[in-house]
Amino acid sequence: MAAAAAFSLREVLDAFRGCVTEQREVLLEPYLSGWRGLIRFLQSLGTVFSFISKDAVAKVTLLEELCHQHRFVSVQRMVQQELAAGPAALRAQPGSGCRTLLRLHRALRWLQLFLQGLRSGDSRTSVLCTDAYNASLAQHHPWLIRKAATVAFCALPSRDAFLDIMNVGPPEEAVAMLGEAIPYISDVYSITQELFEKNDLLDLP
Ligand code: 1PW
Repeated sequence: MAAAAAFSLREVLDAFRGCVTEQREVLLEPYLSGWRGLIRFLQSLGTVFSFISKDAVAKVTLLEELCHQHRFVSVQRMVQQELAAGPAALRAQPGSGCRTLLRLHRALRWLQLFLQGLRSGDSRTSVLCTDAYNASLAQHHPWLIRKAATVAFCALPSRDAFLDIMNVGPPEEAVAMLGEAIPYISDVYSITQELFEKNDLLDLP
């Protein structure tokens, strides 16, 4: 019975796999559903991660509402629609889809680096997670958040426990699944990065 609510890396993989269309557009529905899966995972890591998962929940919820309200189907369409009133108007909008997605996008890079580290076989999960964070999100966070994040990472379970929480079978299978999932996540990341770069949106306040 508990299995219905349990996290499985499989659902995250399926969601990110379904994100990119033939035209290389990133579909928001599977993107956000992939994030919902990741959030369940974060929540299963315990209360030290709750400040991290709360922020992710707030951002995913806001984007879901915007998608519903404005019928944004893809990240490309959202950028196009929000930019229609001009870059200055978008920059002045604190609750825009673009600035909200940019935060999740940066966090996705963290996830990608962390999963790559896990796959590499290094058993020091806290170190892997901290390195991934320092190479990605940390530069966008103020000191207090960096400190709190680093403290939370110390509470990460061991590599074996981690692979177990992924819920895809024995460790070898979990590692194989990571190998399968990482290219999809990387692809979504690169397309979004290129789009934001082209539209000069990588530093939206
Ligand atoms: C173990 C694998 C974890 C992967 C999931 C990554 C979730 C990333 C969420 C990080 C959030 C840290 C705490 C909140 C920080 C916000 O200030 C910050 N949000 C993000 C996502 O960077 C910036 O958001 P803001 O204040 O500009 O709305």
